[in-house]
Amino acid sequence: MRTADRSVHGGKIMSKSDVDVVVVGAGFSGMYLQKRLRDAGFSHRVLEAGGDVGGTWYWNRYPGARCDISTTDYQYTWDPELHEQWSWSEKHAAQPEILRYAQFVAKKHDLYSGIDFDVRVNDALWSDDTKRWSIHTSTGETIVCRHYVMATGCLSVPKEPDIPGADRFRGDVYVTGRWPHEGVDFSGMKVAVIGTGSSGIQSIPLIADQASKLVVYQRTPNYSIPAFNGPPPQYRVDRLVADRAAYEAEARQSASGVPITMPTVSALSVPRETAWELLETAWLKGELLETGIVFTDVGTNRAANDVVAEFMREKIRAEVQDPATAELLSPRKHPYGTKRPCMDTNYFQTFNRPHVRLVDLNTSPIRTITETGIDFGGESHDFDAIVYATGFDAMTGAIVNVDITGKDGVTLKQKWEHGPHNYLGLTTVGFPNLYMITGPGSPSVLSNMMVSIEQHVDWITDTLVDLRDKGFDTIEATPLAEEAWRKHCTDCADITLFQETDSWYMGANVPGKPRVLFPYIGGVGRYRRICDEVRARDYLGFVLEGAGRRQLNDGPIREIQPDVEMVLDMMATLGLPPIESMSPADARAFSDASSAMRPPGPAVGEIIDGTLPGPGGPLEYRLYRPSTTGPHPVVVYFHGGGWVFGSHTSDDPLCRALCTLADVVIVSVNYRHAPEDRFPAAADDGYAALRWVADNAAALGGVPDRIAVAGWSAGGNVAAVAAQLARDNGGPTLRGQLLLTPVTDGSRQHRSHDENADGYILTKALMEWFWNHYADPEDRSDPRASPLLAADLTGLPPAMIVTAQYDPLRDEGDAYARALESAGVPVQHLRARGHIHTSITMVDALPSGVAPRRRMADALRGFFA
Ligand code: N01
Repeated sequence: MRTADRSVHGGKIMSKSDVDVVVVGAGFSGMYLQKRLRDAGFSHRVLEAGGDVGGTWYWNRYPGARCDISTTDYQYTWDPELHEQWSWSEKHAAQPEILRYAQFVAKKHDLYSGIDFDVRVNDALWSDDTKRWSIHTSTGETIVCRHYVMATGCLSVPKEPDIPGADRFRGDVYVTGRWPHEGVDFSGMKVAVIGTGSSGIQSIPLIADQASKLVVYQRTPNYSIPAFNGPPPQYRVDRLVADRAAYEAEARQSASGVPITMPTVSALSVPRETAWELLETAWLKGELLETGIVFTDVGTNRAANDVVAEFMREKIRAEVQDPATAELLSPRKHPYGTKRPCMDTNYFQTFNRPHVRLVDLNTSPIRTITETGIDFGGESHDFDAIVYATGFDAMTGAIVNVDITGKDGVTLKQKWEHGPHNYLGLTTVGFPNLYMITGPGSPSVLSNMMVSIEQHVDWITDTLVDLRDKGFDTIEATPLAEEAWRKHCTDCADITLFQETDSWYMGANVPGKPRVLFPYIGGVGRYRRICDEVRARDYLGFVLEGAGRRQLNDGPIREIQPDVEMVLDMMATLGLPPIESMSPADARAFSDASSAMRPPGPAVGEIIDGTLPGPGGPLEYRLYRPSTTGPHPVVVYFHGGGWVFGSHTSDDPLCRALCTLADVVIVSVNYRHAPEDRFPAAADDGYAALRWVADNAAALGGVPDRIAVAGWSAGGNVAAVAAQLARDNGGPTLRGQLLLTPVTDGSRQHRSHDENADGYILTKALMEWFWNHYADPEDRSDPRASPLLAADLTGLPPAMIVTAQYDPLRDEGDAYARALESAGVPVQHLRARGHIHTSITMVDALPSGVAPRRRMADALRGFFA
């Protein structure tokens, strides 16, 4: 289909070879973008390699190809009329119906007239002189454009068959992602299928219906949920009918682009029968996302994930008659969800059919493909046809397949050699005015693509309108913003199990691809809010240029750890009263109630509660002993709580974690609290407890000369003071001091007190409330209240100091680390990026705290080494 050489846009005559925007791809992204660009008055060209619209649904015509997101959700929302004019026949629409839908939309909105079909882009070159892209196509045309959008899809470049002898086979060869349009009749044929991802799992039952013999070659078994296909789910239809706008808004703010009830319970906190009941209910819904979100921790905790994985394996054993085949089909190595789970119709049952055989390539590898068949595991089988369901060069394949050269002659392939570095998954430094739709670094394949596509198209079009309105010609991400985005994506990935698995999400299916989590795992809603914030903050992280003007608004968009942000968001919705508005008694009750709700932390060998003599009376303590053979080094630990609340048991999960990770005895001490016992009661108790533990170390199962102190927050203050008092009062000799976000200076303001004054749980106002209860202003310069102010810091034990980026106390902790270092004390200083005052103590609740806690435990081990 050809279009005229010149067209009229907003009264301006445009040459077809010099346009505002070139879009590559006429799938659902390119189609909607075309509509938006036309409505906004941008001249544009849409170039499509295929012969029709539909993208992935144009190419993937293999038998059984269906969408695994319900049709209630996998459809455009931008044209409300479509909901009246189009109705879906099934919950999981088949490829022909989805393609018809794309064609229907294209006709309705006259999109065909603006698309050049059967045209590939060979290369694209940026000119810094003209500030334009030159696009060269397979038809020999050169198109110059200001903006260039890759709407090329994430799973559009099939992986080359990488099996020895693949080119020798003389029978029929099919690739699921490039299926013949006329279809294939396998009746009476001997067929091999290689690959058991979604494409294999969907096509195998239907190929088995026709073939006289089917051998399935499996390298990795996959989790698959029955689709229970039928009419669209009534409960979703009802919600759409009741309030479509609310439903769509919820989808846009959701984790995966589909309204879904998020879990509140850990898989490890319920008995097996309850877990099975909950999973069964989700399973019966036949919706891809449901089974993975029954529990809060399936994506982050391997033991929790195993609960779901075992449920899935039990389902396979129930369907497959031969136990050995059932076991081969049961995934054991990768956690559930770290490869895309599949949806099937009769997949596992297909292996009960007498003419179907499963070959495990791990025990029977393919030696070679021959002219007539496949040699594997000492056998040789002839086939009439081989079907490759071996997947795609996902997410970046289609983008770097086009030779894209940006500034300074650097190609995108070169830039992405070590990973697809980008900003927001939309743009990349060095390639001005280049945009990707659902590219790496965006939720993309981890979401309902329709929601993600619409969000990207809207963001790009709105940005182009802004640039035009403000007279800017170019937009380019800054290196700082791009690097911060990479870190944020990594922070999100690091708290999940994805990196344990060799998947196409990790680029691991294509030799030579960098191993990173390609999609953004932080969630659709969070991602949308970030993209919106970038625009609202006047293109934070971008440089905009044009008409002699330059706007540079540099900075990172998100530095806080993603799980910490989730906790803060959740707490914000609770509307809790500020602690500083409470009486000490109420604050203590509140603190106790909060502690009761948290995960318990790891099991330790033994816990003993006791008392020790203190200057004002007996002090309670709790001793944590590892399960390993003692005696162990001993750490005297002081809890947090601003000297006002908390106890020897209030940091229980953290004490357990340090005990097991560092293999030490922890003695957690309950020092006296303010306002009943003000300064210096806590300091006196801390030192007295330290002396007593040192004197009784052997009786406690510890090694007498291997003693250290540790503490968090006000407890970090008590620990630091105890270390100073031990130095000044004849012992004990300490091996180290571990101070987690400690209070070190109550005498004056530090910058972080204001910078992080509010919004990060410990507030500036609460810290003042603590100080007011604990010490009079004139006492706060006493080194027993403010250890940073000690006249002499020499001779103190080696220190590990952990400070958190979003903590009002950050700068005083940093200052103490620097001061100790200046005094010649060996210091390890961990600046916990993206953390808040409390987050590292939240054991088993915040996965991002795992790494800092390991570092703390390593430091303890190091003290005693
Ligand atoms: O590809 P895959 P796919 N020798 O990469 C195996 C979407 N999609 O086309 O896992 C032997 O998942 C490979 O083995 P291993 C969906 O997002 C959606 O099936 O690498 N085997 C694997 O078993 C999906 O995830 C829908 O060890 C080889 C298989 O081939 C994505 O597309 C439908 C091999 C490839 O699985 C990709 O799915 C279809 C070799 N040399 C697809 N190389 C729906 O919406 C690879 N394999 C329903």
